[in-house]
Amino acid sequence: MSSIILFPILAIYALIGQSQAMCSGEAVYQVIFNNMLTPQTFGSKIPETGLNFSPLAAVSHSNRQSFLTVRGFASPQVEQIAETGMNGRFLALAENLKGAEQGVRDVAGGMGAGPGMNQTVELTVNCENPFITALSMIAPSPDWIVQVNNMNTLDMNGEFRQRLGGNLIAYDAGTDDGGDFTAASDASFDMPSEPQKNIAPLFEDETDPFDGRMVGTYVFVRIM
Ligand SMILES: [Ca+2]
Ligand SMILES: [Ca+2]
Repeated sequence: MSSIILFPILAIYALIGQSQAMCSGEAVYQVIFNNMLTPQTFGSKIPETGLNFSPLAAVSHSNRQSFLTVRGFASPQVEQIAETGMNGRFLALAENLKGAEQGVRDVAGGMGAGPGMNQTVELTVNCENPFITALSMIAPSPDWIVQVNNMNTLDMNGEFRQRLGGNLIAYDAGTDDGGDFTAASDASFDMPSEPQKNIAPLFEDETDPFDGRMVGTYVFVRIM
């Protein structure tokens, strides 16, 4: 790797290390995903009843752990969420890592969110584990998700931010080549991607029914 590329990467790591060094204590966040996949917004591009966000899988963690990487392969835990909306494998892995103190501080599962609705989980972060990763399936869909990964709750001064937020777009988890809104329970519609593809924004696929538009929003609100 050339030094031109290496230098900014090292600088970013140095900054993260610096803000963690100045940090003290812990904080609690509400992690809110708002589902905008209503027929009012997307019309006949989506089923007339709208689309759901499956129960969130959310984790606070250190930079030693990464649960989801865009341009990387979905783990079996992420694949289960993307294909079925069930987050049991993801939450079990995260709980195991938490119990073993392997770079996980907190784990939370959500209740799911219908079209136009929110779902909220609470996550504790601390100085060693200031990153939040959270994801949910767009359901029904072949393997489409909304996600935030490795979001740093610390600012440059080592203070926990009061609020973070942004837009959610659809990502293709790269495990199923289907393009229709078919129920996850009917595996006969599955078209497994062989070989597995990288997780990527769905707008890179010309058949994206959302036309690259935002499908929701996320907000982290510090409550303690
Ligand atoms: Ca599928
Ligand atoms: Ca796919």
